[in-house]
Amino acid sequence: MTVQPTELEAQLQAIRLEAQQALTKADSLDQLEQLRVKYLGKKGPIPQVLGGMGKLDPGDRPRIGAMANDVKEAIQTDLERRRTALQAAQLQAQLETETLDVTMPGVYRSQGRVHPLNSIMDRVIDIFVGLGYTVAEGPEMETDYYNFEALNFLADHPARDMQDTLYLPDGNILRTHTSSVQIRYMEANEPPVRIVMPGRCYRRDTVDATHTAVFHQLEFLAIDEGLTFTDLKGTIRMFIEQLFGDVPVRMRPSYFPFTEPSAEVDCQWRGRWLEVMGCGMVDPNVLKAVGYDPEVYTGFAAGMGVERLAAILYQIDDIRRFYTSDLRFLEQF
Ligand code: 2U9
Repeated sequence: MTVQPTELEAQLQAIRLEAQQALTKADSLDQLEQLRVKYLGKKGPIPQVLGGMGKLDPGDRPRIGAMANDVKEAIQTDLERRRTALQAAQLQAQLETETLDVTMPGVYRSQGRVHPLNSIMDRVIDIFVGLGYTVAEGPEMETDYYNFEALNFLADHPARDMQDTLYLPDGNILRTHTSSVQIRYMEANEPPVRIVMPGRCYRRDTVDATHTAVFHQLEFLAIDEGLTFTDLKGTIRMFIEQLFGDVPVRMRPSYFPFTEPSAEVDCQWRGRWLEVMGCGMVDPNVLKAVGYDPEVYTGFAAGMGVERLAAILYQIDDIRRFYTSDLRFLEQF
């Protein structure tokens, strides 16, 4: 049985019309996709119509084939047009619901700040870096050797007492100064040395307005051939001038196990003499402990308490305030 070409033509026209109507009614991109599969998919009506071509007179086949292609393209065009329209509508709806009211008050986020102790340490480090020093750091848990012995503390020195130092159950200690870092650095490096050490230190102490069990130190150390006490004085003068400005500076004799001679440094600040650091020429015993020849090398060192410097510079009468995390206090800096 043969099929009349007009019959297939009518079927194709009907498909075209039905698809056109369905596409106009589609009101979501999901629906549109379902219609694409329905009308243009492999199992759709057009391949089905083309399946009937075998029964056509061969002379009619090209015309029906071409018509099927036209119908396919027409449906494709309708589909794209509808897709563009739906996407535009979707965007419009989104723009209408997601409007931004620029007159609304903003969300307030308080701004973070550098802690005053860190800010002092940064300032001191900057000054020494400017003088050619580099920053050295080391462990907070130390051995008796690095914290005391290599620094020329005698076995019965009172600082070694359980009353003053925090001992750990394994016999190690929490470092009482950053000087241990300098020993480690010198063991690992040959002179010349120019280092500055900022760091947290610990002591077994009753906490009051001028003492805390955790505190911060800054030390500097220079080792070279021919360094003298005048180099130390010049370095300190320069440092104090940069931190405090052009203030009077004086030195008083003092004693530390690791320096000889030793001195305390005071500067006049708001009309009063204030002690700002201790210093001295590195004791030959300390140089020997790290394998430096004290006949060839000399050096100087100094140490200061960061809390004390901050208290002076910011006029704080109780250093415990630096540790209470009270924003009313910290926000002032
Ligand atoms: C080595 C050799 C010498 C570092 C020094 C001081 C004097 C000093 C105190 C200041 C206030 C500690 O925080 S504080 O209580 N420090 O007076 N520190 S000389 O001398 C050294 C360090 C390391 C190898």
